[in-house]
Amino acid sequence: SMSWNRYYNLDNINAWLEDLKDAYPNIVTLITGGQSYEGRAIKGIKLSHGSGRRAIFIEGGIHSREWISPATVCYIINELLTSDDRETKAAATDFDWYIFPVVNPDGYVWSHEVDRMWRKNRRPFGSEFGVDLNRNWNSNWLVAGSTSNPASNNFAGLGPFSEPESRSLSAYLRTIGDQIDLYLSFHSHGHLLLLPFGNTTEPLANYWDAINIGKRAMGALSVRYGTNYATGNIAEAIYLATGGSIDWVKEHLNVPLVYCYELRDDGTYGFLLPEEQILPNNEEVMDSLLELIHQAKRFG
Ligand code: 0X9
Ligand code: ZN
Repeated sequence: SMSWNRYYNLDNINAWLEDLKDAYPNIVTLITGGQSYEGRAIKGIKLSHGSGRRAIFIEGGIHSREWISPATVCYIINELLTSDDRETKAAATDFDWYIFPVVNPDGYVWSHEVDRMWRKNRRPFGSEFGVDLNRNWNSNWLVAGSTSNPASNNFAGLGPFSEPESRSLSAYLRTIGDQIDLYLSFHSHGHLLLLPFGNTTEPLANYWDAINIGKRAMGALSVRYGTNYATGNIAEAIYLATGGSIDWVKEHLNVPLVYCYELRDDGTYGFLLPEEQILPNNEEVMDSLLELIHQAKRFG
């Protein structure tokens, strides 16, 4: 089992997912979102208490140095399987859950073994390495906040879905897209809840519903430890950035509620969030997730 006072590497996380399948064989199925550039499986877990349910999809670790993201996603899995809380149990049983803690496994291994601040995948381009997998999705690709320079941390790749990680995960998503009521992407850092789109501050799609629901959820997040998250679309709350996963999910799968969390902290420690903060971060996010689910039920 996992404790919530340390960060785990890719092997630890994948072994834990296997353990869960053995411990909860009637609920847990192991799923794969394809393979990385270096050939690692993108491992995930499906939790289901029966057929015909609407779905919630969660993706973590698309930026490898944001270690609190996989830690949060693993905590959510653990809560859904083990919590005695009535609301959490209802959330677990009322939806099918598709959860991928580390969708950039090559980068995550690199950030643990070689360069703690590694963000991208590990495809080589001459002497440079890596595509920003949150610029490579086929939604306004290379339009803003991205570059065609492989040396940049915002390198969008040679074309939309040029990378196996984003291409195969999107292919998986297409197979279940019409079931999904809520899609979450976990990043750090900044205390933000972001919604599409990253190319414009225009209130597109169901902007006002998404904003109001997001603000309610961030109210729930703040109760336990007083952490204040701002809610806004990507372009208004952080910066212009296109080719990200949530924009593609919103544009191509029409999922009603789609958010990107920028988790702890506010910049004091940045990506190097101290291990003492893992548990409080995870708890407050779980509080907000239950509020999001409560609201998502209106759309199902
Ligand atoms: O730049 C990013 O990809 C995200 N910030 S981070 O510091 N974690 O790198 C913001 C992502 C906004 N979402 C989309 N552009 N879809
Ligand atoms: Zn990120």
